[in-house]
Amino acid sequence: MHKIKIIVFLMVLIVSSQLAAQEHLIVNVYNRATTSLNGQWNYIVDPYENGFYNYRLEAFEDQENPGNGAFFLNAKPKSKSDLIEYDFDISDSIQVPSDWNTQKENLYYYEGTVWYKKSFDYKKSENQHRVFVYFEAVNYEADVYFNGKKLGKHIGGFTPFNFEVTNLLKDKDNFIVVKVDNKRKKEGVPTLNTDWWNYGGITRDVKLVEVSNNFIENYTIQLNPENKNQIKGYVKLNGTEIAKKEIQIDIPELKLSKTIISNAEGVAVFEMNSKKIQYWDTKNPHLYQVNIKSVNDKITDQIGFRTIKTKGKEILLNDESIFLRGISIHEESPITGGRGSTIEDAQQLLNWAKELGCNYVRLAHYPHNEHMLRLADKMGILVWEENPVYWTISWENEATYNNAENQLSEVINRDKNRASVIIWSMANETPTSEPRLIFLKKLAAHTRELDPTRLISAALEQSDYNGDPTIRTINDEFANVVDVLSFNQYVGWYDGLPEKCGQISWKILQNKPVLISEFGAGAKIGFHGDKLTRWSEEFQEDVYIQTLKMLEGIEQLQGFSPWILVDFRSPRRMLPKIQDGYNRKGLISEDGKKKKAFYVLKNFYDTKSASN
Ligand code: GCB
Repeated sequence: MHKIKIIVFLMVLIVSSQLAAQEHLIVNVYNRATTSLNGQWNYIVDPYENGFYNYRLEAFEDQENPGNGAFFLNAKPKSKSDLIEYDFDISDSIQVPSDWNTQKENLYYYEGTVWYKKSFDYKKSENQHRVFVYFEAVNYEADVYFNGKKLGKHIGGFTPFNFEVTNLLKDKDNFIVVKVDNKRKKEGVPTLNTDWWNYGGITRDVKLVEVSNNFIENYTIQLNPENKNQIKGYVKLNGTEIAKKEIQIDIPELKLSKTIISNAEGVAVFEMNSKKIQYWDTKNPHLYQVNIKSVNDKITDQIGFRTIKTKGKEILLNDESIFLRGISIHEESPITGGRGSTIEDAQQLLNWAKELGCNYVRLAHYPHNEHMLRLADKMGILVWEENPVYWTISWENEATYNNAENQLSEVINRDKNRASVIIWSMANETPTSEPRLIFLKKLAAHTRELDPTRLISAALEQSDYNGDPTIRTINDEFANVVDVLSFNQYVGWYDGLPEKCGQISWKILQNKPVLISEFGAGAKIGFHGDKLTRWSEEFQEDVYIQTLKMLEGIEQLQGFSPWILVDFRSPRRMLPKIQDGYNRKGLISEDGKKKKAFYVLKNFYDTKSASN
C-alpha cells in the first residue's frame, strides 16, 4: 500500500512537472557550483515591442528570415551600409538581479517590455558536460534566447525556471537575450489589480549550471509523516543513461547510508530508518547534511526533519501543539528599496521578525526568493508560502488556472525539502463564487498530490453571521477544503474605529485551527496624535491593542500574521505626505524605524512565548 502511494505520488509529480515546466526544473541549484550571470546587462526599453514584431505585427521569431529588426539576434552591421536600428552594446546597462523601477527613474511606473542582453565567454570543465541557464525569477513573462535561438518562454514572476544550452554554447562570445514583459493582464496570475508594486525585470539571480551528462535533477527527502523514525523520498536522474544506475544517499550525522537503483525513468525511491533523528523545530532548527551521489554527479543539501499536522483545533509540530507568532512580509529590500533578492535583504527581514518575537512568517503574496526559505530553515522560523492568486482572478479561464497551477508547482518543487515551509496558501481574499470554488478546489487537490506532507490554507474573508454585524463568521465553502482556516480582517481600520473591536464576537463553526492571516492599520513613522488620529502611530498602536484583545476571544485561534512587517510600495496608496506611494501598515518604516505598534505586538509575543 505504502509503495503504491509513493509510486502514484511520483507519477503525478513527473506528469505534472512535464505539463508544468518548459524543461524540468533542477532542484537545489542553490548548493551547486554555478557561474553567475548577475551584473550589468544591456537593455532596450520597447513599449511597442518593435524588437519582437515586424511592421505587420508578425513575431520575428516565427519568420524563416527574421531580418535585422529582431532583437533576439543581437545583430550588428556587417558593412557600413547595413541598416540596423538597435544596438545592445551601446545601449544603457542595468543591474541584474533587480527591478528596473527603482534603478532607472524614467522606468519607475513603466509596465511593458524591456529587452535584456548579456554577452559572456564560457569554457566547460569537461567536454561531455551539460550546461543550463537558470533564472530564479523574472517578472512577469520571459522569452529567452541564446546565441540567436529561442530557448523558451516562462510565465509567472516569482518562481525559477531553466533551459539547457549545451548545444548552443561556445567558448567565446555567447549572448543571452531576454524579453521581459511585466504588463498586467486581466487573465494573469496575479491579475490587473493588486496592492503591491509591479516591479519589472530579471529580479533574481541568473546562473549557468554545469552538470555531468547524467545528473541528479530532483529529489524529495523528508520525514515520513506516518512514521517519525523514517526518512523517505525519491531521487530522479536526468540524461540519456539513467536506468539501472546506483544512487547513494548518506546522512553522516545519523550514520545512515543507502544505495538504491534507478528505474527506466531514472527514478529511485527509498526509505531509511533511525531512532536517533533530532527533529527540526523552532527552538532547535537542526539541519542534517544529506549527500546524494550518482555515478557521475553529487549534491549536498541541508535538510530538517519534522512533521506538521492538525488535530481538531490545533497545529502540531512534531506532535506538539504550537501557537504561530507571525508577521506578514512583502519581498521588498530593506537595504535598497525595490524588489528584494539578496541574502542580506532576507536576513534583515527575518532578523526583524525574530526581534518581534516571531516563530512564523507569512511570505505574502507570491513566492519569495530562496534565501528566505534557506534562512528560515536555519533560524527556526515556520513559513506560509503563497500563490499569487489574489483578489479577482479570471476563475473561468483555463489558461489562468494552468498558469496558477504551474506557478504553485514550481514553488513546491523548489521548496519541498525545506522544513520551515508548513503551509501552502492557495489564494488571498478571493470573493466567493462557484467558478472560484471549482478553481481553488482543483488547485488544492493538485497541491495535495504534489505534496501530501504539508498543510493547505488560503487567506479567506469574513462576513456577518446571520446578518448580525456584531458577530463574524467564515461563510465560504472553501473553508471545508483547507487544513488551516485563515482569514483577513480589518475591524478598527477599514471597518469602524479601534473601539469597534470590543463590540465584535466571532462564531467560527469549522473545527479547524484558525490563523488570522491579516489585521492592521496604517501609520506614518514619526507622526503622532491621539488614538483617534488617523495615520498616527498612536492610532495604529490602539488598533493592535484592541485587535489582540478581540482575537483572543476566538476559541480556535492558533496564531496570526498581522499586516505587515515593513511599509511597502503600492501604486494604490498615493495620499501626499502620508503614503506617498507606500502602504503604511508596516510595523517598521521603509527606512527601518520601528513604530509604536511594533512593541505592542512584541510584548504580546514575548508573553505568549514565555507562557508556552
Ligand atoms: C488586504 C490585502 C493586502 C493589502 C491589505 C491592505 O487585505 O490582502 O494585500 O495590502 O489588505 O493594506 O489593505
